[in-house]
Amino acid sequence: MSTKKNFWIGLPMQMMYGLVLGVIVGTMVSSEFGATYLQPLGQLFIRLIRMVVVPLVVATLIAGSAGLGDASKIGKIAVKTILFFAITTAIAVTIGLIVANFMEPGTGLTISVEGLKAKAAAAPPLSKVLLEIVPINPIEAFAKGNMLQVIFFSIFFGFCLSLMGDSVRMVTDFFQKVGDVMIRMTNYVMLYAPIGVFGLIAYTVTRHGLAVLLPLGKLILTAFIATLIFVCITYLPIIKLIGMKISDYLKGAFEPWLIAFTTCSSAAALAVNLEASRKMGASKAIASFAIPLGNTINMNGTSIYMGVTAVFAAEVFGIDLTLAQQFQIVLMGVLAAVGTAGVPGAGLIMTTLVFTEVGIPLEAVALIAGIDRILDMIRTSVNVLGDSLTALVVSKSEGVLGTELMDQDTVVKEQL
Ligand code: DAS
Repeated sequence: MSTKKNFWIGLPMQMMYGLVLGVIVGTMVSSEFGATYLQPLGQLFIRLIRMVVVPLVVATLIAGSAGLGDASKIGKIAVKTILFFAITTAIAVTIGLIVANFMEPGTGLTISVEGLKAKAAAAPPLSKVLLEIVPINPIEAFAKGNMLQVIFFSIFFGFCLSLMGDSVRMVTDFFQKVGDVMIRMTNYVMLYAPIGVFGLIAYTVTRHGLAVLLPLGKLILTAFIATLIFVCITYLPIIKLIGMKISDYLKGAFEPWLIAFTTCSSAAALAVNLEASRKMGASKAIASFAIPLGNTINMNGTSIYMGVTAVFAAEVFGIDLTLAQQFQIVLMGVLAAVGTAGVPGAGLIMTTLVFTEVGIPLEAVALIAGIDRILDMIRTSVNVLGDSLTALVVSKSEGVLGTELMDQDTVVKEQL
């Protein structure tokens, strides 16, 4: 079968057909119908794809860390990865602020917020956040899907495997094989993706429709433009810098992007994002480290959203933000984004951290909640793209970009 024909009937395009059909059907049916018949189709997809996340991350992270070799290499990769996360996140919040100040999404908006109460998310002290990365009970961390604790334990375990070498070769091989099986399982789950995407987007359209978007349309437009500017001045030059064609990156990142866009969950896109970044040339060890970690702490889209919504909310309540307050928004926006979980709507809850920091009434959160799903689609997309880009950049910096042949699971995917 020619590759061109294969493209139009391949899985990525099937998912796109599901998306388009979902929007059409979503505008034609009632929200009750959506809740009864369409939402379960989408929820099944999210459950299936989240089912594979923890075992996949544990196996690939342990095998990946064991394969990295000496401690200095693990340390170097960790520093590069976290540094790249921090820089792109800070740029993201700043761009969100600048664009929002320029576009003034909140001016002239007179939407009443009385009766809409939102409570502030407790801002955990940094020391507590760092301490809680160490799991008291790794099995409990796995069971609860506490990804930072899962990552910490898996890297530590893999590091010990690498130090013990051949005496534990059987254990290393075991996790290697479990990782391969989990990727095979993800491939089979993805066969359901077109239907899952259809259900998710159709339900979203029946629930949100177009009417609710209009009054807050300028906020959506501001978030979209800020995101577009961020991608164009950050991601695209970096893709060129590491010697990749932008079209190749966009093609390679299409599936994880579409899952992020339709599920609004980075966690749901993790497994596919891990495989996509490896297919684009990221080394298995670096991808196994950067993607799960990035999934948890690298949220560039959410960072932009923090800047945009803070300015929007301040304008709606007639609050003039000083430069110092805007700087506070950058700092708190980065922390709030790092603390945001990879699940739908997590960022909305975290905006209360930023709003509280600069004295913006929390009622603004309730105001944004009505259209947050649309904003979440935009920000989750960028969160997921940022993770695969990090794996590619760190692989390039280590001189291993594109050096690892795609292993068996990729061949299987082509044959599915
Ligand atoms: N939906 C979150 C994610 O999955 C992001 C957010 O809510 O800000 O990345």
